[in-house]
Amino acid sequence: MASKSSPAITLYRGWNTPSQYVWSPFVTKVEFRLRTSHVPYTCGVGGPRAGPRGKIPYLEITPLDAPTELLSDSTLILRTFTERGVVNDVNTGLTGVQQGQDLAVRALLEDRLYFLQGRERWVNNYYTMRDHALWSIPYPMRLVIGLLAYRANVRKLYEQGAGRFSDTETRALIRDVWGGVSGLLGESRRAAPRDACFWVLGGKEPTEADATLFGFVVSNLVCDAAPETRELLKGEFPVVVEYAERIHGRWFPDYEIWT
Ligand SMILES: N[C@@H](CCC(=O)N[C@@H](CS)C(=O)NCC(=O)O)C(=O)O
Repeated sequence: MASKSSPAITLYRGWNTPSQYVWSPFVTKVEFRLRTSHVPYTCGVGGPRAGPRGKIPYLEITPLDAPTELLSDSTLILRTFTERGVVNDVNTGLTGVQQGQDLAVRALLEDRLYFLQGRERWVNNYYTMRDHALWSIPYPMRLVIGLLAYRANVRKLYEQGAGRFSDTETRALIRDVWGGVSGLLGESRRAAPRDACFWVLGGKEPTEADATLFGFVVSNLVCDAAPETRELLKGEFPVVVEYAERIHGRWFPDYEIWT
């Protein structure tokens, strides 16, 4: 728990919606770690272009007696905070095998699913995505910047490889990811006390992978540019939604829940 002399932390989330989850899984990942470690923070609006790496999330630390510090990239923010003892070192008690599994879940979501789901957002639901992602840019400029963002995203997905699959192939690959995650969560829920949170590696406490997983589940449940994934989760993988609902009830009761 932060003391009176703890530095103020502002998490820049990209949107001016302080009581709502945002569409970025990486932002919610950081919020999850801050909240589950009881670290107070305030939400800032600043978008990607204002951040040190051109992406959200980024975070400002303002100590009472030292210059303000900016941190960016969700993994590096959390690594720094873990090293400084700001957030709990949740992975320290894991076995070598569990640490490998934890890293594998994070990589599956951050380095594979993120690109596969980019097509649903930036190509199949382009107008919804453009108007939400570029909310701060007025028309008619948004039309131009939107087209540039569209092209940049299509190019990025093509270079990464996800952009070379058809819609049908992409859909099947996304279903594989959520199917795998659902298998892990189903096992964990069976062993958990009734109505308690359950965690992706099946332990009694969340690990780093839960921060990422919660971020990705919530991001898909609240994102109007991801209607297909939202229906997939609700229809075929209800344990994934239940996982997020229980975490929401315990750690994010002040945020609007998805419908
Ligand atoms: N590796 C970064 C990824 C962050 C990221 O990709 N953020 C996206 C939103 S989900 C973003 O800011 N995109 C804007 C852009 O690339 O211009 C992290 O973990 O923080």
